[in-house]
Amino acid sequence: MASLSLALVFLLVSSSFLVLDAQSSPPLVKGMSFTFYRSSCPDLEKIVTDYLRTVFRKDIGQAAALLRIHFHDCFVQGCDGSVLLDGSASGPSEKAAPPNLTLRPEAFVTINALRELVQKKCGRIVSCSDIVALAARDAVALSGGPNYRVPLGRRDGLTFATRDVTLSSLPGPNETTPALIAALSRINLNVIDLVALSGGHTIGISHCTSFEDRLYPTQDTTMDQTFSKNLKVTCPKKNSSNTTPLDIRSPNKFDNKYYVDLMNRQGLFTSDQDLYSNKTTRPIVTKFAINETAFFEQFAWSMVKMGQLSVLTGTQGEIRANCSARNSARSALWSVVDDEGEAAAF
Ligand code: HEM
Ligand SMILES: *[C@@H]1O[C@H](CO)[C@@H](O)[C@H](O)[C@H]1NC(C)=O
Ligand SMILES: *[C@@H]1O[C@H](CO)[C@@H](O)[C@H](O)[C@H]1NC(C)=O
Ligand SMILES: *[C@@H]1O[C@H](CO)[C@@H](O)[C@H](O)[C@H]1NC(C)=O
Ligand SMILES: *[C@@H]1O[C@H](CO)[C@@H](O)[C@H](O)[C@H]1NC(C)=O
Ligand SMILES: *[C@@H]1O[C@H](CO)[C@@H](O)[C@H](O)[C@H]1NC(C)=O
Ligand SMILES: CC(=O)N[C@H]1CO[C@H](CO)[C@@H](O)[C@@H]1O
Repeated sequence: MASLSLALVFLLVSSSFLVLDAQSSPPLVKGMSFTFYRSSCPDLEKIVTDYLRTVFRKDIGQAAALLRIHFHDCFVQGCDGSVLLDGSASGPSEKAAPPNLTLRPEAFVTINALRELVQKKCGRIVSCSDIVALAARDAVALSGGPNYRVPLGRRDGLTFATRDVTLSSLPGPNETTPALIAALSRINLNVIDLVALSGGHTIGISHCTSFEDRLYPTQDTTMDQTFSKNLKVTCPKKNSSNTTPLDIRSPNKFDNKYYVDLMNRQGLFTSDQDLYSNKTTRPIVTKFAINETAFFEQFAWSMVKMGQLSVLTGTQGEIRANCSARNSARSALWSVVDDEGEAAAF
């Protein structure tokens, strides 16, 4: 009986969603193109992929870190490389905001190394935000996930996002499905995008502090007992600095096991587990858990959408020489916002 109703749900789900063929992609934003650097930097993608292959061979964790940087970049004031900017120690940049504290420093070093390699070969032609988008794609593909074409032509932003903008643009791990749906719909991402993009949690790690509220003072009853018992060993009390994998079944492999975790109540965050608890998103989780191809196609599609959020193109912004700093840091950032009207699009 159970398998019959499961099959029925699956049938309903698969017939009601768009079937993607491998060649199709979401619409490209004006100024973006798959062949943007074809003549100005023809080896770009090979340079990035070859370098990352060597990086991941030493530390596969960097794949997760690079994927997450692209997500943060795009959700906070658009994919404009602003997440890469170093603030002054007291500065109000994205990096200084609390969620920044768990972005891995090594991954920023990797982006700057790619910046140099690409610049040596092609000059200052390729934006840091494009390098981040390509690095995220390679992080996915080289970890076993789908390979997909990345629209290029982003320009780098001139402004930081403030701490408050950063906090309000990134959903928290304690949020439930309705709040997540609402947050993504504000940037034109739909329910299917939400479930597919959350599948990014098939690789990487989390600090205890991101989910300790589900363990202490009382245990979240939606969590599998054995799973929570083991998490309490890793995180023996509140505010532990330890970490644990996001996907217990295959922590370093980009696959559909994240959705299998959710079906077994082994999602780490409320924002993960509620995608299965909630009836609106549950059929999509089930579909991806059963059919990895369906997940991969949708993930690629949704990443191309996410990768074009409020991008700067044409003559907007600049091409940074150093991904960590604006080309001209002479004028105060905040006067730039006022003088040039370059404050980004949200
Ligand atoms: C839907 C809302 C999302 C929430 C609430 C969320 C929240 C989080 C949190 C709290 C962490 C752990 C941080 C830590 O404690 O170290 C994390 C890690 C991660 N997230 Fe998300 N995330 C979301 C969406 C995404 C998306 C869309 C992607 C990419 C497509 C993504 C990719 C990752 C990756 C790869 C990691 C692991 C990073 C590492 O190992 O360094 N997340 N996320
Ligand atoms: C999530 O956590 C933040 C920070 O601790 C808190 O302000 C917010 O109210 C929480 N949201 C929910 C839905 O519990
Ligand atoms: C599930 O999500 C939908 C869509 O946001 C919402 O309307 C509904 O109230 C949620 N269900 C529960 C039980 O929270
Ligand atoms: C949590 O631990 C960090 C050091 O790991 C410390 O700086 C911070 O004050 C602690 N926070 C609380 C609420 O105990
Ligand atoms: C899995 O999904 C793919 C892509 O949507 C689809 O072509 C295929 O028929 C599905 N497989 C099954 C067994 O339903
Ligand atoms: C890039 O900018 C950062 C932040 O201003 C600075 O610390 C670093 O030294 C710069 N790197 C190079 C190679 O100039
Ligand atoms: C201001 C600040 O704390 N910035 C940090 C943000 O995170 C990156 C990577 O972890 C650090 O390199 C920055 O120093």
